[in-house]
Amino acid sequence: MDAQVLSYDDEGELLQAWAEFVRKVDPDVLTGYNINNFDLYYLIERAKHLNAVNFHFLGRIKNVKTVCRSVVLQSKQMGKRENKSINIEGRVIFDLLLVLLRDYKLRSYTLNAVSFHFLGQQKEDVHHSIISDLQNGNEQTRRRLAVYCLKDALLPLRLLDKLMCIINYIEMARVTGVPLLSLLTRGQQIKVVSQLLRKAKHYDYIMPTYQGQGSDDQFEGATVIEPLRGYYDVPIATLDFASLYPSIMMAHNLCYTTLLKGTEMNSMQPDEFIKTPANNYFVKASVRKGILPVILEDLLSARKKAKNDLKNETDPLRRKVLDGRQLALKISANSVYGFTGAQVGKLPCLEISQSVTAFGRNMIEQTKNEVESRYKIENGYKHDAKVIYGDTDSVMVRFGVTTVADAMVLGREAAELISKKFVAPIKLEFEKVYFPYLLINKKRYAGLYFTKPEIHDKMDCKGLETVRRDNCPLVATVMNACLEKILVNRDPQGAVEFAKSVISDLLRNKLDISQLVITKELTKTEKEYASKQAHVELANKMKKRDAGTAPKLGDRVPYVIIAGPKGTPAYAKAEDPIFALENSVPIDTLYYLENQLSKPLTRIFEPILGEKTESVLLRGDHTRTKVIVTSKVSALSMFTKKKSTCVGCRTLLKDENDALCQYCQPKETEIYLKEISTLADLETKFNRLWTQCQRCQGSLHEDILCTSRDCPIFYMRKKVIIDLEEQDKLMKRFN
Ligand code: TTP
Ligand code: MN
Ligand code: MN
Repeated sequence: MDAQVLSYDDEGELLQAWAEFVRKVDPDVLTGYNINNFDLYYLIERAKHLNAVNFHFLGRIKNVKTVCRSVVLQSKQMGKRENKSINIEGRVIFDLLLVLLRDYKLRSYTLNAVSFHFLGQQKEDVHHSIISDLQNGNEQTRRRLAVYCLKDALLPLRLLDKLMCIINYIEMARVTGVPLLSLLTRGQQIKVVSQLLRKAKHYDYIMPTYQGQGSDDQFEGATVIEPLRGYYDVPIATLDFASLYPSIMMAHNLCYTTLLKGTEMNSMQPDEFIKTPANNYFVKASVRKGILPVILEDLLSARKKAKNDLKNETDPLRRKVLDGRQLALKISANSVYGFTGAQVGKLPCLEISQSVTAFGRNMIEQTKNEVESRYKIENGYKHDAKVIYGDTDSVMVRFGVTTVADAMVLGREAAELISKKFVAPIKLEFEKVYFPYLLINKKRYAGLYFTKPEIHDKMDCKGLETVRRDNCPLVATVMNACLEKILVNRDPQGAVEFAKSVISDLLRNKLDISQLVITKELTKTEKEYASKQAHVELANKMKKRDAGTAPKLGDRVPYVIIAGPKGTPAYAKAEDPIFALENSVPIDTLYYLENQLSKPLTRIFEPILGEKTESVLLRGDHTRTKVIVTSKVSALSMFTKKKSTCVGCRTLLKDENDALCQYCQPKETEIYLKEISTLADLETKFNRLWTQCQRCQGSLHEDILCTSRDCPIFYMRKKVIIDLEEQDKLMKRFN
């Protein structure tokens, strides 16, 4: 990496020079990872402390000082979070962490984990506790620290580039008129307000200030068609309305400015207004066009453009990003409807929102009826079609055909025919074919997703524990593997066998500990949590062991559940995975079966195995061979010294320094050679993991400092080191 090194004897001078550098470069955008709540805040406070007076003028307006305030932000999407508000006039602080928290659902948000996820690159994860040592060490350790920091600055740039964050946010800012920074820190409502104000100005309206009273009036939502649960080994076509709620508002001209109140419609011609299924009245566009429909046209045409770009893009990651853009525009369009229904919002209008959902409910009913009454044997088709499920604006149809291609032909035809029954721009689209399709329940299903007949696009899972972050990785791994066997290999029986083998491995303690690590963020102090929680209890326990390395507020706490006396609540059985490894503390494997694996697994196998699911999966022979670690033994074994056993036959030895009992003595050479080869295997494994970590940190000549607890390799490395030490001790007993 190229870098220019400037050094200063005085820290205050250093900071002032840095500020001068910022002014000279004069950037529009300042970016980095967590710079808003950490780096910039820290620099500002530090400069204040050191009295580095010139530091604080970072913006483009002369003599305006940059200061830092704490603000608490709350939105539906993000929940409550504390943020720093920092003014740097004329520049945008574009913090990549805030972007990722907003736009991507990830297991971990450390820069390390994120870089690995999107770039396939990592940096070593240097724990902040050793940074002072590196700085205070010598030239070499400082160089080490600098290289680490450089990478810290480079990775966010690469990510911004690859994920097209700036492009996407500027696009959103342009379409909605909301400044970049507000897009990062505020919710959905501000986008609608901003667009309303912009259009109101254009059409010469004034937007009323409304003091939200927050009434309890609820309006009826969308329809979910009762699912015909099961495993479908035939193609299922999905028809879905394009931008349903926005298109309803456009088709029927629903807006604040078109709503007729009281008896207003009595003085009007019948062809000048409509009555909605929720019994509200709106004038037609021929009389006066509403401004909400205009706003929606803008949003949807931007979405259409993004969807078109998506069609022409071949690079998989860029496709994902473009898909993200069209999705963001879709959500913005749908939040216009949400805005009219938000009782504590800036301008609720129940007449609009309840009319939208009422139209929607009628439309989904009508669609189901149209499909089932047209596609019938008596109308000349080969089969009777059946709508097996539907939600809000989609229907899943079994046309009875056996190939994806045939299902697509019928799906396209049906979408086109049924679209004609509705007012433009309402449009029913053929979306995809699922084949096979596993329908578990309302909002829970999985299927192989086809948009072209030749090959599936992806495996699609809704409402299943394939990505959920609050489980241990084992759950997602097993679920994904099972679904893959069910859907891709179309081998449900193979999936059952696989699930059973994992359960058996789990109970026999054969799984890698990294698969069992659960991680939760420590967001509150102990007193603020209403009930006892595993990660909080563990954080306390670790503080007592070593306050320096224990997790702090805001850290993610990784833990495993260890075996304990019967009746011990789970929160009291949380243990630091490293401590568990180093002290061979037994895992509570039953906890993992009962509290992590069993529910999600039972759910996906129920449509296949029916009533006997639980007995097959959770009570078969494969669950008999448990490694029983009774609590007493395990608790004691942590403190008493292990007695030596014979390496050959495991009988207790009189002299713990011996290797073999008298019966195994004659076979000494043979046994010794076997143990030597075990040692060699462990060494190979260790070397492989070590090189992997060196490659990840980008240098083959230095020690591994990385302690990333998001990385499975970290735990494997730890484990193999312990195994090596054990094996080494054992070898010594052979003299
Ligand atoms: P979808 O079919 O998911 O969305 P859509 O019809 O707007 O867009 P697409 O062209 O991709 O099908 O959902 C149907 C309706 O449900 C949508 O029009 C409005 C409502 N909805 C929301 O209110 N908020 C949301 O976040 C989503 C996804 C949907
Ligand atoms: Mn839709
Ligand atoms: Mn839909």
